[in-house]
Amino acid sequence: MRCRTCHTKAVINMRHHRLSLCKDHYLDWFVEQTGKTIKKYHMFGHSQRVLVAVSGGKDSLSLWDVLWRLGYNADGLYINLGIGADGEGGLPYSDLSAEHASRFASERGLKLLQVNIRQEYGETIPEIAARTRHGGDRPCSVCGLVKRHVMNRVAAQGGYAVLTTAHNLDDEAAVLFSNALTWSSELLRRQAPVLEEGEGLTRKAKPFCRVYERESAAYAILRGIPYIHDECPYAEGSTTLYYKEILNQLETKRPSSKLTYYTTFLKAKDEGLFTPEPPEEHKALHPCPSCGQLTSAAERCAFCRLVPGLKPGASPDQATSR
Ligand code: Q46
Ligand code: ZN
Ligand code: ZN
Repeated sequence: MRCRTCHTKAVINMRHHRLSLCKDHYLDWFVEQTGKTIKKYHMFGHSQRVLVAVSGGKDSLSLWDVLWRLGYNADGLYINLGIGADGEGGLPYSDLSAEHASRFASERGLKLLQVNIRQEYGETIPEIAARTRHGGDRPCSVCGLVKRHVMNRVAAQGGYAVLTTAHNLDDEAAVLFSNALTWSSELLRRQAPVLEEGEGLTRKAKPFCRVYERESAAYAILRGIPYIHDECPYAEGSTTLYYKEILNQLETKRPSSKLTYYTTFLKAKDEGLFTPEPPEEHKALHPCPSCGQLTSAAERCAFCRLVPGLKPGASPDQATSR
């Protein structure tokens, strides 16, 4: 197996792209592909301030590294969820992932904003989930709600033009599969590489939406980026992981299935398969009287009903400054 560009020994073979590359050409190719995706979907420009949600895992650290190499003005946001803080799963998962994010930022002189959920709201994510019994026996629904709220708040307070998350093609295909199984038209309509301001408050973009999980892992390893290898202990046994396994089986038999599935969905949407969101739905949103974020709830938003210890003006810590 030889590199298509220089014909030396290849380190990666991407059957879905019919492409083998050596280390150096893979690292360049990966950055170039991400840059093309950012431009293709008009995600952001070099003059805009970008906030990258970092978890300490391979995808988010690879994304921050790529944005940095492409010369974007990107700061990081790490949210310490307090997972493992009380010995759940036997590992202080959040503390380990925080260490990776901090080290990554300080090695490159990048600015990392940090929010610690327990310090800010008095409880960790598993504790909020246990107290409120919201979302059954998994804390994931509370976790998603709190992360969304904090990301929106920090992005708005910091004046960032866009919030980027490292959702990759495997994530997007699994979400699409889940939404298509039940034909959830509202969720299908909202799934896109860019969520415009107003749909989720801050504008959001997913520069890795066409990147296979295997490709971002290869990038992190070949770039020598230390990252947390363990998954969050609560991810085990999740429906999303099950859908990812099914799609991986499909991909093994038919390389490029995931990419085709996702990109043809986007094309069908462009061609009007899903009707555009009616303007009335935007009008139904109003600012939450407690935190000020837009909500469709009659009074306080779901976050404020869940987390009573809200400090509306709280600012994130700044671990490292550029
Ligand atoms: S971090 Fe949070 Fe995930 Fe862990 S508790 Fe569930 S949602 S699995 S992305
Ligand atoms: Zn090469
Ligand atoms: Zn609120």
